[in-house]
Amino acid sequence: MAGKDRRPIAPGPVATSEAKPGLVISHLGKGLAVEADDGRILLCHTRRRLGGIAVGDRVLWIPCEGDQGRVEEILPRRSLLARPGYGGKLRYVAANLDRVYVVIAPRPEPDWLLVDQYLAVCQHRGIAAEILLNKADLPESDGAVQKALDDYRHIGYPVETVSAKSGLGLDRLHRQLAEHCSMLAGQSGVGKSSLTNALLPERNLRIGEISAKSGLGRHTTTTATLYHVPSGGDLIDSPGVAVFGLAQIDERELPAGYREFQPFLDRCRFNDCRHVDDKGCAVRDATESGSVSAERYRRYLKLRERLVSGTEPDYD
Ligand SMILES: Nc1nc2c(ncn2[C@@H]2O[C@H](COP(=O)(O)OP(=O)(O)O)[C@@H](O)[C@H]2O)c(=O)[nH]1
Ligand SMILES: [Mg+2]
Ligand SMILES: [Zn+2]
Repeated sequence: MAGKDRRPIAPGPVATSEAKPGLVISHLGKGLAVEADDGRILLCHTRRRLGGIAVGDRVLWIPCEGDQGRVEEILPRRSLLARPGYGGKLRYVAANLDRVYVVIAPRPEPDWLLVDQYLAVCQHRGIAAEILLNKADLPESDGAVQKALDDYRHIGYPVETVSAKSGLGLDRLHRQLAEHCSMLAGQSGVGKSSLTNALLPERNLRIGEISAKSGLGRHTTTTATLYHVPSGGDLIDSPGVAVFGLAQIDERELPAGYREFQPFLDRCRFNDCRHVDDKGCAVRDATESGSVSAERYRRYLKLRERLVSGTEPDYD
């Protein structure tokens, strides 16, 4: 092979350029923070042909000058979440996620449309989802929010109660995080940062370490960062609410993101049924007979409208 013929005979850079596995833990101003297998963090550049790289990506990298490296290959992903970026371009947010915790609280009042959007995207990307009701120490957490949550329990979503303040439910959460890669998502004010701090007592140390080792000055907390949970598992902390939007779904794919619609989808009279006001729509019939939650269906219509008109709100 031609490539083989060109190899230098003497041991030179090639001998040290064996690609090594690494894990992308954050985006930095000038490159990626990649954690090598020995725990070392280095600044890596990337090749344009590789396309977007997300936090959580497993990569192969080769050493370059200084303490830096270059990403040569992205290893196959289990999952990928993206968000709409500037100029309509997709921006990758997190790769290889196993589970998203959709965090809500009795205060601020839950934005159920946002909850449904997260759940639909997870369903679509094959990522497990669980609802975490935080601030269980507040008396309102036994009120109306519980009734609304019944819709989700009924269709098989796990709903767990926690309190970042009192520590309730955090042991269970720690156990569940082990050996998985997870992320917290939810509207502003529900307690994502408080939960993250409770789960990752050494988070600030880690941020300092990333800044120092990458030689780029302060690592900002405004970009997604992957942390190892001391008791096992990884947590991707992604600031901002629009961590994953509907960018990866179009209106024809949205119904499949509603898991309770699935038994009805191929019973509609027309196979291009939009499940809106179409004749013989089995999803609507199921809503009218009470098999599908009227609230969830109403929000489906709203989310669909957003997709069709391209008016996804800018949450950030
Ligand atoms: N009562 C109570 N307040 C909490 C709890 N978790 C967070 N908070 C408060 O809720 C507010 C928003 O929390 P924060 O973690 O910043 O939410 P984020 O916007 O989702 O990151 C802060 O004032 C927190 O002190 C909790 O479990 N119980
Ligand atoms: Mg926060
Ligand atoms: Zn239909």
